[in-house]
Amino acid sequence: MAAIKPADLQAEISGAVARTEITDIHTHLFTPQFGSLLLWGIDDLLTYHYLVAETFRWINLPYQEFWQMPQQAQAGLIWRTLFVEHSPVSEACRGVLTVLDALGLDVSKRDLNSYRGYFAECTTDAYLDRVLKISGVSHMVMTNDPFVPEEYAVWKQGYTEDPRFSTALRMDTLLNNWPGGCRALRDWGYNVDVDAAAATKAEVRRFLSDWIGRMRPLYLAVSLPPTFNWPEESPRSWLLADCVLPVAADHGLPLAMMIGVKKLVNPELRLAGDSEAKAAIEPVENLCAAYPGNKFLLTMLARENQHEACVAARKFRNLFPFGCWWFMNNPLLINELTRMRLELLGLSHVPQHSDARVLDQLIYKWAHFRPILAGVLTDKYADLLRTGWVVTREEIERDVRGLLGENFWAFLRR
Ligand code: HDL
Ligand code: ZN
Repeated sequence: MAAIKPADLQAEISGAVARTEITDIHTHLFTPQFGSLLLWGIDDLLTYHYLVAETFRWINLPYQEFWQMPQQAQAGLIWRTLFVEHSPVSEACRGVLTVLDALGLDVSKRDLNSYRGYFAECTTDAYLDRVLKISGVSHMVMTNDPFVPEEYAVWKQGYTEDPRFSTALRMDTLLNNWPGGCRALRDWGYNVDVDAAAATKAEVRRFLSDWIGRMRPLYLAVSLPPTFNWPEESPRSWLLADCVLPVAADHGLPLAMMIGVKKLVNPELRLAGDSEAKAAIEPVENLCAAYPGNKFLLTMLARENQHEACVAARKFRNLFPFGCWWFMNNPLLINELTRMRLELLGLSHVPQHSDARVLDQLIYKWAHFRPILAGVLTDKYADLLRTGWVVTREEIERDVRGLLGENFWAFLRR
């Protein structure tokens, strides 16, 4: 195992990052069996809610008029506004161009209809294969929410596993809207009431066990508001304590907490209407301390939460930070957070997930992340070599494999 020379470090690290397969631990993608829930192609790309929000900053069109437009007309308006009338410098705009370029389409032509022609020739299965090959993603985790009727229907029909995909059981309705969750569980035959009676808690545990059995998730997940607290006098607090965490522990499943979403500050924007705010780290610390036998994945939405989240992870080995989530997923903040985590946690985390909602986005979300990761790692290993430390290609490949997914799998196995 030859030691790498300082002059070769950058190339060695970039090479390892480029060729290492990725496990994408949080996406909103679906296997083709889920039909129209799997979004892909130029019109789904352009009508991604990040670009919808950015388009409305330039136009006075009433929101409702936009929502009543056919998708291709929406995409055409977004294309004209963000790509033709103004240079597409935002991360989400640049991402569309990265995808088109990676597919071999001529971005300089700016010919939306010719791009549409390319996608019209694709089948879902063939395009899925192509995107996975280009992006380097070998495995991805879906976001599976039984409270979404279209998704519930697929699970009730019977799901055929696709080895490239894993599941995650999403519980936002159950935990953040208990009255609604309670109604749905009753409709599904679980004998629950809104109060915190023992019988209700047992039925919620049965609901969770039933869906864990059906979905076989890698983890349970919930997005939480900036006001999230635990413990507190609320349905969410007893649902976590007496239902979710005991069942998660029984099945050895982590709970992924995604904290800081301020839902629908502008409801007219629909999916694009959510914002963020700084949350408290105390509920995370309280849960990790109170449930040492449970495992927690954590990603936070506010930049201001990232340092204390890293420090909390230093205190609790059952807390696993991941990703540069949503409004954190921009080069400036990815660079800052990845350095912060490496400096405070070393390699014991997973620095990125794509959060892809449209299949094509796997290409750009990872193509944009790789050079940032390579740059940060090059600095860190160069610091080591300056002390006289030596590092080999095998060790760099080992470390990069961990950051791009192996550390997640190892945390699941622990
Ligand atoms: O709650 C989540 O998982 C978020 O990722 C939301 O889906 C959000 O709308 C999103 O797509 N962010 O990238
Ligand atoms: Zn997400």
